[in-house]
Amino acid sequence: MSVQTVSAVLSLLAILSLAAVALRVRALAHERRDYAPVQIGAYRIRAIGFWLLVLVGLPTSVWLFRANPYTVQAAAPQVVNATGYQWYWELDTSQVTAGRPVKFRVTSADVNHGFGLYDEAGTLVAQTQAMPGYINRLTHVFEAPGTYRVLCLEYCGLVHHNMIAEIP
Ligand SMILES: [Cu+2]
Repeated sequence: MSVQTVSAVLSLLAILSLAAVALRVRALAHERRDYAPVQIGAYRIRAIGFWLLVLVGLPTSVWLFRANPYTVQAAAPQVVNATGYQWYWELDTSQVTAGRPVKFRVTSADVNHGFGLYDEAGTLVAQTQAMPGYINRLTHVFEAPGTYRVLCLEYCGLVHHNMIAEIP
């Protein structure tokens, strides 16, 4: 079961519990009752809720934070400098490792180009502009190994269609 599924199920349970409490309160709202017994019951429920949070909520939070994407990203960035030219791409790294974040630093030596990253099925997975005088940063995690392609997404002249680079 993925972290997202666990989170969704826990959130749904919490929402349904709150809805049940709200409906119960609404149903009992017109009843006249002595305060003291109600207070004892409410304090018991509050204590149970507190210990549920400590014993279930705390370990669950720790477990969910173990896959924090920010710490994974900070651990080992792979950097690829990409420059667009009329009409080719220059990448200073030809191979990257799947499952680890790749930081692309994208620029252009002449005119505006579009840096489009495609998977083997031809689906666009990430993109940014390649602009002269600017370095645009794009971080992407290649989920699966394979041959990815960089295509130009902005018409930049006669041989624009030929601007294809491969990242095996
Ligand atoms: Cu182009």
